[in-house]
Amino acid sequence: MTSDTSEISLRDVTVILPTKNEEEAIGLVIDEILSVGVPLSNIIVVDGYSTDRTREIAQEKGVKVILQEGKGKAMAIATAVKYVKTRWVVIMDSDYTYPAKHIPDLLRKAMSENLDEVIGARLIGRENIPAIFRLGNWALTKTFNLIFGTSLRDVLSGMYIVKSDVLREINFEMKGFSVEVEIAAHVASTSGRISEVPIEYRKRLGEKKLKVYHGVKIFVDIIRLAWRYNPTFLIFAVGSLLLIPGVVLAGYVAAMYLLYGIKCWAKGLLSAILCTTGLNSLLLAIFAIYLKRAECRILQNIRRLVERLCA
Ligand SMILES: Nc1nc2c(ncn2[C@@H]2O[C@H](COP(=O)(O)OP(=O)(O)OP(=O)(O)O)[C@@H](O)[C@H]2O)c(=O)[nH]1
Ligand SMILES: [Mg+2]
Repeated sequence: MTSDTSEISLRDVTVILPTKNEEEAIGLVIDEILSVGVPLSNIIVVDGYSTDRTREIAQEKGVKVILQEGKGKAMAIATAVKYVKTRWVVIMDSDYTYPAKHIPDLLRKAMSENLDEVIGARLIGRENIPAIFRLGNWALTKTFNLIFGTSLRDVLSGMYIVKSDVLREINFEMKGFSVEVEIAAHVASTSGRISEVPIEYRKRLGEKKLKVYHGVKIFVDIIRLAWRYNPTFLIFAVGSLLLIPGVVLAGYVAAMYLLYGIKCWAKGLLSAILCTTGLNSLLLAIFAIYLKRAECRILQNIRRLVERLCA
């Protein structure tokens, strides 16, 4: 990807910067965003009641600084969206980890492929993500892909571009750091127009707010989102868990017969029922994913058709 901005206009982009005690980084982040050509009036710092000089520094730079409603990163974004007047919104962490040079890359990809969301996948400088978070990101992204039929590499990235109309459709029900999965789940399930561009990730300045336990909350929220957007998959996925006791019981029955010649009819019947139900559920869960993918593709084509007819 290049940072050539000739065929795109950064006037169409608002950059939302959620902040919570980011005095070390916020000034540098704003300077970098301005240096790539985003107008000063298109930068919104949405602060979560920082107790350091974050708001002061941002105000000195001349950008719009607002205090968020409620608590957490998700509510910060929900607050800032109300101030957006441009067609596109870039959301990025204010901790200097995400280089602003990728803003044009995100916009170019979104515009050229008519996407609703483009995520900056942290593929360069991955050593700057602590190992435990790298593992967590990988596991959560795989879970997300499985449920929503996507093939993303970094669903939890803190830098992405979204169409502002689409961002306004979000309920912001998933609090805090789950906001990224809620936006991606919505886009994947409604239009399917979601993709990524590889970006660089730098070492963080200041104190990290995301803790390991947040990973568990994000996992639970992915399951909640699955219930909202793909309940059939979730029901059958849970049903497929019957395979586990079914196989264990079948092993026990087989061992009793082979080792001692004892025939456990009742247990054998029960294990057969558990295995058959579990296997059926597993197949139906896989089928539900494929149905979801087909639904996304159909919706995508309908939207394209409507756009063409309206053009
Ligand atoms: N407004 C607001 N911003 C927050 C809140 N919590 C975190 N942030 C900001 O949201 C961004 C993401 O938080 P980080 O601590 O960087 O968490 P992360 O990006 O998931 O993790 P790393 O970047 O790997 O450290 C940062 O810019 C934080 O300052 C909050 O409650 N309110
Ligand atoms: Mg961060």
